[in-house]
Amino acid sequence: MSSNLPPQAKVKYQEYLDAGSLEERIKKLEEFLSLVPKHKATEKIVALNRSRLAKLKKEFEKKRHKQKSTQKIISPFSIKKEGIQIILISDFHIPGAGKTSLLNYLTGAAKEKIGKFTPIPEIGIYEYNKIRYQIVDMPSIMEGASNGIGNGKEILSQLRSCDLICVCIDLSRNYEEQMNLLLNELNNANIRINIPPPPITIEKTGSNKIQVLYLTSEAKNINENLDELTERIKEIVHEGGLRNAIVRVYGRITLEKVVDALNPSIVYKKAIIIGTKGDLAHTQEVFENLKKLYSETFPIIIGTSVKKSEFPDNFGEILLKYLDKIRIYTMNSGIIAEKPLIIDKENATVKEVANKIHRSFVELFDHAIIIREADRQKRKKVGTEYQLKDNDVIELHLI
Ligand SMILES: Nc1nc2c(ncn2[C@@H]2O[C@H](COP(=O)(O)OP(=O)(O)O)[C@@H](O)[C@H]2O)c(=O)[nH]1
Ligand SMILES: [Mg+2]
Repeated sequence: MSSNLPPQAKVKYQEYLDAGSLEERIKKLEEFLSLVPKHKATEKIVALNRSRLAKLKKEFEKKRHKQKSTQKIISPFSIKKEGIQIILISDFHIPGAGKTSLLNYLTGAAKEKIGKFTPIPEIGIYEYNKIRYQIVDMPSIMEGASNGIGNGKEILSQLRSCDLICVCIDLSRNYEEQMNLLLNELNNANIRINIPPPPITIEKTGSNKIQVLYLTSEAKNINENLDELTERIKEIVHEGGLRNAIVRVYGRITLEKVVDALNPSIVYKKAIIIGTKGDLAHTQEVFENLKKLYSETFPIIIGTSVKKSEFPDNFGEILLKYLDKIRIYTMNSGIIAEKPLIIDKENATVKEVANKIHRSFVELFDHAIIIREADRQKRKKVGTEYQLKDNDVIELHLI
């Protein structure tokens, strides 16, 4: 054990080594980590033990899962996705942050539930220019939710599959307390917010120990001291339970990211902040401070008041852009469909649209006609790989 550690941490570490049950070991290791000051000299110890902790938790979840699978119940928390799913969350407080009020403002649903405790999710559809957003008003997240407090496991697990998390912050209360609690619970539940997945893959192999490859010039140039980094990565991967593996690095990484990459239960989600109750005293100033503090992690922070009907008219547009999605209108015999198809901008090709309409359309495809109002040449004949843009009209011609 390193001499850089405070004595209480060393004591905790010994307790961890002595602990009998899996639960006890997890608890002691968590306590140990919370006692280690975070700086350069302790970075290695922290990363190693976080990796250890993740492995122990995985074992624990497996054990729990085995016990649970014998008693299957349908959870009222499990929500069937419809359209683009947006989940509203807030901390637990009386009065609430205003989630149900927002749900009602956007969708008309759950009016009678405003100001009341809502123990299970409330759902409504917010339609914006024929784009359907499913708005889910989740029960509040309590401190310790990630450990199961207040149905926390059920609530947090729903967030893993949504399209966007909407963090509702009551501007008439201390915003930092609310943000810290929520971000902490999300992080503990292995939900990472507004960051891309780490540029690293770890592939289990049959032999050859652990190899680390830096595959882009970026990975080679920006990561400091490659030999040292390679050794640390090997230790972490080994500690995570792999004896033989190929680690591929594509960009800048930290040891923390290596630990994340080893953990398959981590998901990466987009989130925005909605400040609520902007009509109450001093909330304007609070909102400005909230923006200052979080705008680096949250590109979209909106101040609102449902009491004064202050809410962006183009909310649906803001969401679509932020989620990197575009709308495509199909045309059949010269008639343009009212409802757009929503697809990811990243792979918005003609083929993707054809596939969405019917799988056989790709095989039967001959050509497509694209109508793009913004272009000088409005009408174009194109093939399957053609890149589409927001608001394109497409007519598929089959063989
Ligand atoms: N002044 C003001 N009060 C609000 C606003 N939005 C919600 N509230 C009130 O805050 C309380 C909690 O609202 P609710 O939507 O039930 O919060 P939830 O617990 O997060 O679902 C209720 O009394 C609402 O009337 C707002 O924009 N302005
Ligand atoms: Mg509510």
